[in-house]
Amino acid sequence: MMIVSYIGLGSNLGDSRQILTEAIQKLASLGSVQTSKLYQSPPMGPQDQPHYLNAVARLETELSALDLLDQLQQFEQEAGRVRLRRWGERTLDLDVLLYGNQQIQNERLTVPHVGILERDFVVIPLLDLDPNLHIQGHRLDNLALLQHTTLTEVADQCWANI
Ligand code: ROI
Repeated sequence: MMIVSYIGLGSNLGDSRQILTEAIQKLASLGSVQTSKLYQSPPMGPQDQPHYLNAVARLETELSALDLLDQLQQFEQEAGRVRLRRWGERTLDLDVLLYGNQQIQNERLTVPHVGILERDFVVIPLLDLDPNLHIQGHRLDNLALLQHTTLTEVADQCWANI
């Protein structure tokens, strides 16, 4: 069955723009992909690390949630994923934000992603892809965090050439 999933992308080590572009190309092998705009975002966590590039992809896929997670983890490894510390810098982070309207809770996966409603670098790109999105009864476009965002737009929705 075709499911619409939303994947969060983040990078603040290496050539982040190239790393995210390659990640989008790989996601496109899993189904039909659309991308949000590309954003620069100050680090959440320790401040002595580079700014992040963040985006969200909308993926229509036949993969189960766990098969999707396996693929994302493989793509992270292929990008030479380095994670230096908890809440610290990383080469590539791919998170399952939403998987249809399903709630999933197991050792490997929590969906909707923890903190999804508190992170502007997730909410704003999600709104690029679906301005009417609701999560856990909240209209995303009504969230208070949208009033004082720290995101900077660095490219339009064509940034990954998709
Ligand atoms: N901060 C920002 N701005 N963007 C991220 O993608 C990101 N990812 C993380 C932590 C370390 C929480 N901080 C982040 O995993």
